[in-house]
Amino acid sequence: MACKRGALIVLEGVDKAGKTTQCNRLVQALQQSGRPAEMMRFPDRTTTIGKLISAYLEKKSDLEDHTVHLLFSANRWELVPLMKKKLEQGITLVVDRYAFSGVAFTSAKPGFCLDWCKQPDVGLPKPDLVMFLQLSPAEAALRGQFGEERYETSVFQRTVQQKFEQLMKDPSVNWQVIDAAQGVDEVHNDITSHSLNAINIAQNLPLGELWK
Ligand code: FDM
Ligand code: MG
Repeated sequence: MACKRGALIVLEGVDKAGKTTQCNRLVQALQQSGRPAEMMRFPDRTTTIGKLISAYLEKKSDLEDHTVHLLFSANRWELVPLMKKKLEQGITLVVDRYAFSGVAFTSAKPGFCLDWCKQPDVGLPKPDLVMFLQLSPAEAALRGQFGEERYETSVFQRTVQQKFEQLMKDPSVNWQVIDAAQGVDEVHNDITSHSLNAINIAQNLPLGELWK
């Protein structure tokens, strides 16, 4: 019998919500309970495309807005063969940002609509679970200053938050909103229970296609 596939689990949220910390904690917890799991993050800044994106985010280069949107999408597509291989091997992938960040950040810029922004990512492996780490702008501000990278301003992040809220209305995606204002352990417990549930369901289902 073929081995059961892993689940594709995505964490999304605005800056300072704790995505990276929680992705690491989740992978560790899954591995400790004997479930194969690996972390991925987008953008993956290690590839050739990822390096172009990284220079843009660090403001070392400028790129036209449509162009950078398509590069973020291409950076996901270039990793799809690897993602599918790992999922088929029974490895659960815990992903720090995915196409939802892609759409929320670009559509927060003037002149971009949600629909145009979604198109390049249509057909990507569909996450079995997308957890949105919800944190109000006021609570985010209490967690300290924003960094120096592009998009790291409270005005822009507020618009991004609104775009995520629009995306979360889509019932074709398994969204779960997590209260990221709780303590790190409470957030971790919520995330783990949703993830175990998704892993159990996913193992008997084929991988879907996003927004298709
Ligand atoms: N971002 C991330 C995008 O604009 N589009 C995307 O498709 C993705 C995946 O890049 F500001 C933005 C979101 C964030 C930045 O920062 C990446 P981190 O700290 O590496 O997650
Ligand atoms: Mg960041």
